[in-house]
Amino acid sequence: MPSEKRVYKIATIPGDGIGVDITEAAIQVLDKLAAVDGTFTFQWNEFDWSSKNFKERGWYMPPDGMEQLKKFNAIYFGAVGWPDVADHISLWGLILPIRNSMNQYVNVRPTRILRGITSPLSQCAKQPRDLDWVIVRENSEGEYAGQGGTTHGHTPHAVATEVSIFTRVGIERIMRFAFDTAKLRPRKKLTMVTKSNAQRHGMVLWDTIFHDVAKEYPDITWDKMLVDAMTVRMVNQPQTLDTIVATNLHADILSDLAAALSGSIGIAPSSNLDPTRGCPSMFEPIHGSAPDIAGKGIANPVGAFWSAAEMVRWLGNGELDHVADGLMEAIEKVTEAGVKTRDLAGSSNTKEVTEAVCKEIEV
Ligand code: GGG
Repeated sequence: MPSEKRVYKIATIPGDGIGVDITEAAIQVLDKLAAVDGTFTFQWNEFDWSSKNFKERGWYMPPDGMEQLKKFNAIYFGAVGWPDVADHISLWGLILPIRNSMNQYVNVRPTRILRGITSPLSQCAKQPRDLDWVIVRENSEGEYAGQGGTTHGHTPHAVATEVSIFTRVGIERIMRFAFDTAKLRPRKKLTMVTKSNAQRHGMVLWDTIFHDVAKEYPDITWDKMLVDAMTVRMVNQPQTLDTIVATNLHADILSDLAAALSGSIGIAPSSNLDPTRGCPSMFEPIHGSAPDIAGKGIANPVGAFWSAAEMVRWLGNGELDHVADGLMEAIEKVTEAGVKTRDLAGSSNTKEVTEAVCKEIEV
């Protein structure tokens, strides 16, 4: 008797712009992966929570949206943002409430230079291929806490405050996750990033708690950087970095830089994790909706595929790592063969890259 296939129920939220193109591509690749592996399958449920629908209905997700999402094993997200909706409305309408409500307090953003991709670092670094980092982004507080307000908005005396919130619980749990991540990496090295010279409250608490938690991990080499100096080190000495932990805002910015240094923002993945596994985690490429190329079929699907590989890794909880690794290998065979989109100086479109990756999965 053949054993029953595991069924993973996935909520997809393609969102806006190229989010739609790359989500479709990711589903195609994941279905191929499941068919070839044969031990599991995906059940997809699409949610049309987008800026277009917000304009028509006045909401991104319905009042019971979070309850609906909780029924799934994972969420696959495309992109959010569209020119006729203010960016803070779209971000706070969809992606940030999901991260907050689903206890996704960790955002993991790995970066390395995939085979066949030329990094801009080849112009300036001595060892351009030696860029292999995992950025651990605190995903629930800090500058994204949503605290603050405005007053006298329509007068010359307008005032706005943006309050960063940092808590011991929030900092400790992200530090532990970052040290645990570093422990599994070959270099066993963690760099903690703050701006604790200028931000003398929250960032100093980050420093203090970092030192406390570091004592529990004597086998990890660690150092600390101010975020401005970190940008210089990422460009000039990429080989000296490995695992990086930073606040919500700092890591958001640093991971865009990391993606650009590895070739394109179009290849970079992210995992919004609830490490307790009490809620579904969410996987999304780090890029936005790119309205300028939306619907043209030329978006780079590699970041979406890499995010899909991370979703498989998470769902398998150790048992599907070989499948995720297989997908990464298929992606790299395709980039190595020169099947790349325009952002990577190639001439292929989304469909061609997707079909090439599917073909490699079958090999
Ligand atoms: N695919 C991710 C996406 O749509 N990102 C839009 C964005 O601006 N995200 C900000 C963030 O990740 O905090």
